[in-house]
Amino acid sequence: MKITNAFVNITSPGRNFVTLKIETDEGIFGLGDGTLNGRELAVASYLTEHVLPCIIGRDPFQSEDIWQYLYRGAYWRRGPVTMAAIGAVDVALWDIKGKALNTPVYNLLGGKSRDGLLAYAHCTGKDIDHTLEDVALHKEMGFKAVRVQSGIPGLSTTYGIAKGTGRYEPAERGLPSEHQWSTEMYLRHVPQLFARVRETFGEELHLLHDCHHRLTPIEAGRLGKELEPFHLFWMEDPTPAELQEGFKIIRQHTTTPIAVGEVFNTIWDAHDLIRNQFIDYIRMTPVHSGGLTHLKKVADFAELYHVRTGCHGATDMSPVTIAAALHFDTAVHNFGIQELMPHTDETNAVFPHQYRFKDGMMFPGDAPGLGVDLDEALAAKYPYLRAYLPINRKLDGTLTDW
Ligand code: KDG
Ligand code: MG
Repeated sequence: MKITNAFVNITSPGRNFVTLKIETDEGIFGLGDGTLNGRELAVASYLTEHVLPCIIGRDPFQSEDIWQYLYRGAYWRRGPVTMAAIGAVDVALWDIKGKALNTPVYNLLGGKSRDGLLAYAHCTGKDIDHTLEDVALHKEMGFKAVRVQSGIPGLSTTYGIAKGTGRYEPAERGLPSEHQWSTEMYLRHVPQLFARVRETFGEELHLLHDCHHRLTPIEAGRLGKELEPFHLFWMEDPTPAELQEGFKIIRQHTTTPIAVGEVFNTIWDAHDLIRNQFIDYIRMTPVHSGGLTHLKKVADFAELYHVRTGCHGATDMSPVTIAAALHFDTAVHNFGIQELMPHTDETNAVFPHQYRFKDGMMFPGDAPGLGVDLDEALAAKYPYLRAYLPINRKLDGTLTDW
């Protein structure tokens, strides 16, 4: 089998997505996701100008060799743009292989290690009472695990909270908006939030929380310690992770489990975190981590150190990435949990897919390949619109991590 054609599709059914379609001489095609929130066109151009000409004529079954060609062969390694582009190619190749062999991708990654995948939803509200209502709603929908965020008294905006009445969507049209941040207000508020959630819903529900890279290690240690009575499933991205040894300080102060890695691109971003057992869950997901080929190696390495997976699954992961993550989750031994932030109806129509949610669990479906399609005619009706993630400033105006 040979790759005969490959092209990038950019569509915006509510938010931007960059999709790669690879076609073969046997009429089979594969899809990959190259969406990098707020930097979409950089990946599209990297693919179109620098990657796709090099893969025409290659055998799509040689996914390992093609991965090495694109990673080592570029000389310039790593980084979100490069790795999202490699991820798009790699996932499309696994899709082709599954279709050619008439089997779901999870069978190519080791087969089923479990029947269903524990999934967590986002629960948010402008204050604690509204957040409790959202938790009740998601319990009703069948979720057994929820991520809980709420507005912080005294701050006009914060991560994870919708501005209007709709669901939260981090990227916004136009230039980056500005959020406000106060670590003091946040640290005072979050333990009260979780006390109310446990008081209202009891012990059974799995509770998660995302600090979204905003604390120093010692502040994260304090928060983790104060959240211990509420038995969180995880505390996510407590501190920016460029300084991997910073997590040692968090570990010295709390037994609250730590998740990190949605912005990581290769094993080298997580190597020290994993081998020193500074974390409990690795959040890398196929699109931003160079595809299934690399992510499987990360998972196998993490398994040696009792670190489990928790693939990033926000709305900026297209249904192609969600499907790829679900096949991966199904196969790896050290699966932990899968994030599920539902796409809009428009997005689901552009990307018809086999995966399903039922009773708190997700299922990849048994269609050959990934089980996702791209309706190109419908996609063409939603042209790209520039959008950015917000930036964040402390109350005195200092720019800080969003
Ligand atoms: O593009 C940024 C989002 O994917 C991110 O803010 C979502 O932190 C996130 C999460 O845990 O889903
Ligand atoms: Mg996160």
